Amino acid sequence: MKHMKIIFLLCLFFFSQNSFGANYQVTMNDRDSAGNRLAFEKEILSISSGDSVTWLPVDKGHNIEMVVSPNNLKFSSSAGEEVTLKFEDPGIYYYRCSPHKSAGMIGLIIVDNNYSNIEQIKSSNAPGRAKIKLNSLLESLPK
Ligand SMILES: [Cu+2]
Repeated sequence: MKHMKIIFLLCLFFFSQNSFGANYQVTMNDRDSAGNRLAFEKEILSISSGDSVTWLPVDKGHNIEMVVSPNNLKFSSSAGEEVTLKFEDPGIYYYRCSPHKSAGMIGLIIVDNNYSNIEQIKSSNAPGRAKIKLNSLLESLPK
């Protein structure tokens, strides 16, 4: 009986860890693989609800700060920190690197191909080159 309980707990642990969602990785770079300065790679990532994304600090001095999201997520990581977020709500998540936002270091996570909050993102705060980059990322989305 004691063993049954342990097996049950192990199953619970296994399923809670592994059964839902894939994990994707985005790198934070001084230069991405195409030579672009101060860029996330990939800048646009399409995932499904329940998936998670890990941002890897390939170069130091970058973070992620959520700007617009379907669930008004308030999140900001520390510079140089590896961070993982799980995405449950469909929609577009627009984030940036706080120190390099004016340089256009931004990214989009699209959950379940849901564009329902795209107008909110179009009209959101994007200083300097972020506005240019944001417009070009939104333009490049599959229609
Ligand atoms: Cu940065």
